[in-house]
Amino acid sequence: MRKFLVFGVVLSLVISCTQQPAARQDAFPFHLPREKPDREMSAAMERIYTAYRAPKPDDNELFSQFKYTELKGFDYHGHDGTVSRRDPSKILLHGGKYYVWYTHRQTPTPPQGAANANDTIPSSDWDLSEIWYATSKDGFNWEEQGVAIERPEKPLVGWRSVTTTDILHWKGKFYLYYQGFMEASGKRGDDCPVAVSYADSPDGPWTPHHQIVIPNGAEGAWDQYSIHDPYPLVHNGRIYLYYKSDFGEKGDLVRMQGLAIADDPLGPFTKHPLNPVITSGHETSLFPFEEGVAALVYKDGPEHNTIQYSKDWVNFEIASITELMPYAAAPFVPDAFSDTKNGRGITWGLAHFINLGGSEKFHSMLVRFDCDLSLDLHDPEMKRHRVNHRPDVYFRQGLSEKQRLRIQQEQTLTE
Ligand code: AAL
Repeated sequence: MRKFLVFGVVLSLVISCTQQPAARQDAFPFHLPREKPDREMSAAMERIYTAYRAPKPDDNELFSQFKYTELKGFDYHGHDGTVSRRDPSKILLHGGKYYVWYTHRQTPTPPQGAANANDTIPSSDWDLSEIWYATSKDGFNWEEQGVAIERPEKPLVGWRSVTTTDILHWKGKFYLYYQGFMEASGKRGDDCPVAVSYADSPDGPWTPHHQIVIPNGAEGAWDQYSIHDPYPLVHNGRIYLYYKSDFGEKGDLVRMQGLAIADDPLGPFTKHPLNPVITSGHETSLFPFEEGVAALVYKDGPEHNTIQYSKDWVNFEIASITELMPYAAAPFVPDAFSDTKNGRGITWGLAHFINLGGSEKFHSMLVRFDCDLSLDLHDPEMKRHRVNHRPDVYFRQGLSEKQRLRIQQEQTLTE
């Protein structure tokens, strides 16, 4: 008996020693150290000193809240669903004016789905669309200038719809990359390649290249059907064009971001062998930051609602977690095309609100967002890490009838 007792005491001592840190240390200090303290820490504590630029969001240059402002200058036909504007391009500053290009749909009816679509009835919010543009002196009040890229004749790339454009300013010329639909979106899926047009002025006229510049991937490849959201930047004297693809089966789509690189705006573009390079996001927006590039990653995927950073423009890490991020964010990126080695970041841009008018009058509208993701701005209001919503925002995320029934069956106490 005595032997068992001694053994039990020795065993509990050994267990307690193995669970305690090797060296006893003082409690974690009352004031959060700015620099990584020399002490043993948990994985979570290690992370705030190794994964992020600062242990507190307030001090993290790659953390920001986002503020939204309604734009003036765009007519939405009383929001009846026949006019839609969405998926804006990065903002370009040229000749003392801000420029933006975007998907413009003007159809006799709101979208009716692929089965009911025809030559005039759109399948989706971005079907039967053109690329239009607008200019502004302040980023809040805009003057719509009209069409920039029309739909070409069938069977040229984009004959069904040209949408979701972005701008590149390269060696004095201007290039608009855009999705070129050859069938109504939703027929098989949201399938399209990317095309490009070019001009000597942001006001056009735009000459279509009439060739696919970013092709769909090979059969069985992740990006075999959709090449979305083309987003060109200039890095190391080359064009780094990021894009999104939807893959997997309808209803269970995965959305990730790829990278294609070219020496010439008209291609050929080489897709990076490590694609996909960002595992989440939807219309992902990026901007040069210090020597690397930062990305606004929202909407889809395991790392949605994050701001990410890549020193080598290929391998991305989470730099911060945030909320209420701008969808289809199209920032004003002053150094997007300057091949900078010291990117300064962003403070504003345009984005879109979709799902306006419900399924009967579905359309989208452009909005402005402001933030502080800039090395040259310090706006403490943008660094508050809590968006306080009013109760109605929560109540609008109500239970479905199916959920309510399940909960009642599971949780209603019987006498
Ligand atoms: C957008 C973008 C692309 C898709 C559709 C219109 O948010 O991802 O442009 O094709 O949705």
